[in-house]
Amino acid sequence: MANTQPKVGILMGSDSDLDVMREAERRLDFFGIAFETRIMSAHRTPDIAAKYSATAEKRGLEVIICGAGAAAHLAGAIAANTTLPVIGVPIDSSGLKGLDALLATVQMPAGIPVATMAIGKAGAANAAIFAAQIVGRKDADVAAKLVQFKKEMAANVVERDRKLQSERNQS
Ligand code: RP5
Repeated sequence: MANTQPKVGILMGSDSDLDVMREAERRLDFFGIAFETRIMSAHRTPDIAAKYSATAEKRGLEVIICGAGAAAHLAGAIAANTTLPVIGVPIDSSGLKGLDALLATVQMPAGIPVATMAIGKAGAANAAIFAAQIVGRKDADVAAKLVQFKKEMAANVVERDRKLQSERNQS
């Protein structure tokens, strides 16, 4: 959402993560939540990552989503410098298919929590929905969209079941 104060920061370690993290952008668009997307790395640009997280709250952000693959330290490094909620998305970009990133993201030491989602696109989608659930505590429009979202998801499953039953009953 252009020209609007971002409430969510979407960070990723490399532009090679963009295909997965677009899923988070798409979901935040659906909920009408303004976001900014940045590429920065805990390892390759540690100073930029530290400055971003240290200034995030003052700049109006409410949640930060971090996607990273391999030895994925971005979410933890961001969480080290802010009290904002940080959501981690392990990316399946390495030979270990994201298991390395999952363990690196989820196994934070006590004191520095990172809310870790599933590996890949499902995780990126859930990161955005989880961010909406946080933003929705103070934003009634987002809260209403979350209720609607769950109703539509349930209706979609019921419809798929109805189709399956009708196909099976015909054969
Ligand atoms: C991580 O290393 C990034 O998050 C990415 O998933 C992975 C590979 O990065 P590139 O070598 O493709 O830039 O830091």
